[in-house]
Order: sequence, then structure tokens, then C-alpha cells
Amino acid sequence: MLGEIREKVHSAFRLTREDALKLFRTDDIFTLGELAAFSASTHNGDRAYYVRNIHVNPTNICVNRCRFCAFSRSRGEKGAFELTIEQIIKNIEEAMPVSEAHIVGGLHPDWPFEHYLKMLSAIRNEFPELHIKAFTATEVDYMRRISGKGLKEVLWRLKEHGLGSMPGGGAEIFNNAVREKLCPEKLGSEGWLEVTEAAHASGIRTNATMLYGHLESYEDRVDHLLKLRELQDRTFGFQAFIPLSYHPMNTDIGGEGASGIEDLKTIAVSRLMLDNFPHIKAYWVMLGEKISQLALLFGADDLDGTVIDEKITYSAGGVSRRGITEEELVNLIRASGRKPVKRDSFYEPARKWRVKA
Ligand code: V47
Repeated sequence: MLGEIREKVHSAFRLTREDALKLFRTDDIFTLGELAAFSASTHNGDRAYYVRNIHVNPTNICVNRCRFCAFSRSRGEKGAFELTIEQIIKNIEEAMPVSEAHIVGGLHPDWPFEHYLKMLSAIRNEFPELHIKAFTATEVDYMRRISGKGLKEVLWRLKEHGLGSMPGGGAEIFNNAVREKLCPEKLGSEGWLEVTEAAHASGIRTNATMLYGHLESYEDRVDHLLKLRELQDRTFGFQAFIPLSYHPMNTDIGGEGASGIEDLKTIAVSRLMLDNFPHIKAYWVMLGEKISQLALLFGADDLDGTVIDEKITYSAGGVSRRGITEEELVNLIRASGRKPVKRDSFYEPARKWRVKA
């Protein structure tokens, strides 16, 4: 049944919407995995990447109330927190040696644009060699609104103050009818794509995500992938795509979340459809270590990294540990038959780097 698709994959022909739907609907998970693994090998050989990183969530106070999010709080609500810049620096200091800080948080009602710039400058001054991957397209759009500045200027100022690249969050699912049910106040899909395209035009590389396993259909997932593929054809600014497996606990929409088979299928179809994306990431915090390891045989080539203290997944019932050692990541990768490569934030093999004395 997948014979025609196999031929296309082996001759590097672009897959269509119908192909993607067929792949999502197949029960032949082994053939799907084999095709995705073949595709991954054409992009990355037998390499599987990881990075020494820390995730920092500066605040969970957010003006939006996304119905899939168990992390956000209103100002003054029980469990609300906001880190000072000094606390952020201390958290990074304690995590050293890491080469990357991944920073995303809520849309704080009181922080001015200058606060984000100060945060970046302070981190850059303290850790000159650290790569700062910060702020989703949703946060950047919020900065544009609170500052009254143009998108280009916001991006330029972030870059000037130390932003190295942007993570892929906030994309959720692009179908606006589903998005309206999930996160009515959030930046719409056109806005997310606009900010991302502007970031690429400003020389800022980004990732892209897709939240799946909630109210969306296979058609919605395919549509999401096609929109990303189209944008990447124009900009080539995306580095990695990360399918995010929805965690239902403590959320308004509830539900069950995706099964392990759905997780593997989504990784595999993403690898096959996003032929212009260099990397597909299996984010172990959301998938769990075991499914992430299997994902390396289903088209993924990156496990993210040591992570340390991410709070978004844990708020929604994530059961993976709060961090993983480099040795454990290497062992997970080796046991899958892939070759572990410690990378920097642009997927170059990590070089030795110094911690400020
Ligand atoms: O945008 C929120 C998702 C995202 C839930 O770019 C949830 O390298 C599952 O984007 N269940 C933030 N997901 C995380 C993110 C990310 C993670 C790792 C690597 C990168 C990267 C980006 O988390 C949000 C949203 O889509 N999220 N709540 C939940 N209940």
C-alpha cells in the first residue's frame, strides 16, 4: 500500500498532502518507520544530536489562558512565580557547564520590553560564550505590542542584546478553528508565521513546533506541516521541527493525549514531509526517554539535551525526570545504534568552551 510512497522517498520526490494522510492512516508502522529512518539518514547519516542545555522559564504569569496549558497563572494566583534577573543568572550558573540556555515564559502583564533586553544583556555579560535561544514568536509579538515598535526593530534589538536564536513554541496547531478552541487569545497562525518569517529575514534562526494529540485531526497536522514546508522553502531559517505530544493533566481541555504509536507516527510523517528541515527533534521531556529512543529509529535525529528544570510539561503531568545526564543521553543514543554527537546550537559538533572564571 505504501509502495508508491516508498518509490518517491527513495528518489527524493516531494510527498503530497494525500501521501501524508495515507502515512498517518496506515497500520504499517514498520514500513513508515523504515521510510522515515531512510529519509533521516539522507539528512544526517547515522548521527543523533544532543546539547548541554538548561531550560529557564522566567515567569508563569501570563495574560493569556490557553486551555491546553497547565503552566500559566494570573498575577497573585497560587503557584504564580517570577524570577528576578539575578535568580536567572544563578540558575544558569548552577547548571554550568552548559552551552545553551533555552528561555521561554508567560506573557507577563507588567514587564516592559526593556526588561527582556536587560535579561539578555545580563546573561550575555555573565556568560559571554553561552548561546541564548529565547522567546517564541508569540512572546516576540507581545513585545511588539507592549513596546509599540515595529517587528524588525524588536527583533534587531533582541539580537543586539544577545539573542542567538529562537525556539519553536507557540505554533500549537495552525488550523484557526481548532486554535480558537485551544487558545483564543493567542497570536493566530498567520501572526506566528509572520513573526517567524521576519526573524529569518533578520538572520535569526528558529525552530518550529506542532502541538498534537488534543482536538486536531490528521488533516490539521498535515496542513501544519505543509505551511512550515512552504515557509522553509522561502527562508531556509528553520533548524529543527519538534512535534510536541500534548499532556492533558491539569488542563482545561483534558482528554487522553497521544499514544506511543501516534507519537512515533507523528515523528515519522514529519521527517518525511519536512524534506527541507535539517533536523527533527524528539523532545524527551514530553515523549519520555523510551519513546524518544525509539523515535531515533523513526526519523528523529536530535533528543534536545540535559534540559535540567523545565516546568511546562511537568505542570501538565509529565513523568520524565527533571533533567538527564550527558552520559545517559549518550547511552540512549548508542543503544539505538545511532552515533551520539554533542552539538552546539547550530548543529556543529560542540567545541570545548570555557566557563568564565
Ligand atoms: O508552545 C504547553 C507546549 C510549548 C502543553 O524549540 C504543551 O527547541 C504539551 O516550544 N502538553 C513550549 N505541550 C515548549 C517548546 C519547546 C520545547 C522543547 C524544545 C523547543 C525548541 C521548544 O509547550 C508551547 C506549547 O506548545 N505546551 N502546554 C501541554 N499541556
